[in-house]
Parts: sequence; structure tokens; C-alpha cells
Amino acid sequence: MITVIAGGVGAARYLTGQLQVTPAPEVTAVVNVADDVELHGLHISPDIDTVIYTLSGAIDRNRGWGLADETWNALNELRALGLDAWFSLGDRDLATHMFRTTLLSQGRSLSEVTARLAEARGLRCRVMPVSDQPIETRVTLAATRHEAQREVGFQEYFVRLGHQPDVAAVRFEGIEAARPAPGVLEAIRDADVVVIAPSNPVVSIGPVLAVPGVSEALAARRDRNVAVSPIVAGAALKGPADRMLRSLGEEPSAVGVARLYRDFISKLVIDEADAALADTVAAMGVQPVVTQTIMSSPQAASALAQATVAAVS
Ligand code: FO1
Repeated sequence: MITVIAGGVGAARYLTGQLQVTPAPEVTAVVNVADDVELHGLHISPDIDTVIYTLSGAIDRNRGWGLADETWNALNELRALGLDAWFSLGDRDLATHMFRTTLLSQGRSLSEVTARLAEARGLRCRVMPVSDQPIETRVTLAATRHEAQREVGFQEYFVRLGHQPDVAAVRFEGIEAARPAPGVLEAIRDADVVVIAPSNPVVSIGPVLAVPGVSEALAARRDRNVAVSPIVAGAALKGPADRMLRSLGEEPSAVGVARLYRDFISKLVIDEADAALADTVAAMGVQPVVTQTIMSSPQAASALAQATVAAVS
């Protein structure tokens, strides 16, 4: 069995590659929930939805999130009513959030809702939230000439502010009371290989590792865990991972990723563009695996998944 620790877009792309080389019932995705946000009375789980929409082929490929063939009537009506609807929710996407919110209000767990959503979209791999308890990434924006330092929710930072401000600190509200969701520790313990997908190490993978019990379970089998660096040639392929690492005092490179993950992984897959960093990664106690990590096509994604799993098999 292969267990993939996943955030949003990068992880979803990696998982499409994994599912081309591994039978779906043998793949489990443990997904970040700290991007979740309550808006318009709805519980929205962006990383879970991005994984499910991508793996079922329903994703909007240009945006990388939300559903293809969307319409925005409800959102436009909300704006016409005077709501500052800064988070774009398509009409079809709204059904997912209404479904999730309705079942949660009936006492169903996030795990149960996620399993229902994955099944409804025909997925045969398992998709599970890392925790059923609420975890919220809170981002402290660095002070500027015009503004004092202040803390905002992740989606306000990422979407409303376009992840432009420098980040002074990140914390995960609720993490102490969070517990691994049912099946998460088993999915880590029983996996032949655990892959940390190429997602933002700070705000996508970080919250998953911070759930009490998860990092211990990973460290206990470090030799069979491998990560794919989301930073290539000092830049994130999508989103603010490189700038975040830098403003949090970490090196914005595969070396910085190796340092963040070295307690949990024995191998780090880095891009050919970073081959020169291989010795420095090795000096961290993490064995580098140099290959093409840019998933520019389904074939590239499946080749990456093949090389990643082979590294620790
Ligand atoms: N990202 C944006 O940049 N702008 C949006 O308006 C937006 C809406 C949105 C709605 C549902 C959803 O599942 C994801 C959405 N995202 C949007 C992406 C989301 O902010 C990111 O995928 C993650 O939270 C970061 O990985």
C-alpha cells in the first residue's frame, strides 16, 4: 500500500501519477485540512476537494481548483446583494460545500463526508482528512511601513491578499486538540511506502505533520518514507512556498525542504535542475534522488511516481 501525505494542487497532480502506476485500492491520500474555511455558512475543505476533483477528472485544469464548466450565478447574486464574496465559489462547487455542511450538521465526521464525496465521484483510492477536529492555519503578516503586524486566516492571506504580504509566522489553531482521523495512523504504519507529496512544506504538509501522533508514526518508519521537493531551482511551481520558506528563515530550496523533513524521510526526490544540491541534501542525512519532478504531462507524473516509490522500495 502507498500512503501519500497531501496538500492541494501539487499533491493532486502527484496522485494522478501515482494512480497510473499503482492500483487505486492500494493508494491512500492523507490530506491537509488546515486550509478549511467557513464562508457563507458553509464548511469548505479546499485541499480535500482539489484532490477529489482532480483524481475524478472533474477539476478545472486552468485554475487547478474548483470544478470545470462552472457558472458563478450564486456568487454574483451574493455580490449584487452587497456581500464582499472574495472567495470564488462556483454554482456546482457550492453543492459540495452544502453537502459537507449538511452532513456535518447531522453529526457525521469530516472523514465520513470525505469518503462519501470520494465515492460519489467514483474514486477507488482512499481519501482521508488528517484529522476530524478543526485545525486552522493562521498567518501573521509581517509589519510594513503602512501596517502593523497582524494575523489573518489562511484563505484571506492566500486568496484575498493573493499571498503577496511577507509572512512573519504561521500557526495551526486547534492543533493540540486535534487527533489523527480514523485510519490515518494505520495508513502510515501499514504502508509499504509513504510519500510526502510536492505541496507547500509550511502550510500544506506542516499541519499534517503537526497533528499529534503523525510525525512520530512517520519517524518510526523513516527508512521507507520519501518526499518530493515542491521547490525546483529555488522557486515553487505554484503558490508562495519559496517566499514563505525564506520569510520564515528557511532556505527556499530543496536543501531547506530536506532540513524540514529529515526526521521523517530517508529520501528526497529533487529535480534535475537541482542536481548540484544533491551533496548538500545528502549532508542533511537525506539521500537525494535526482529526476524530473515537473509534472508537465500525465506521463511525467507517472514517471515521477514510479521513481519516487522505487527510491524506497
Ligand atoms: N484559490 C484562489 O486563488 N482564488 C479563489 O477564489 C479560490 C476559491 C476556491 C474555492 C474552492 C476551493 O476548493 C479552492 C479555492 N481556491 C481558490 C484554491 C484554494 O485557496 C487553494 O487551493 C488552497 O487552499 C491552497 O492549496
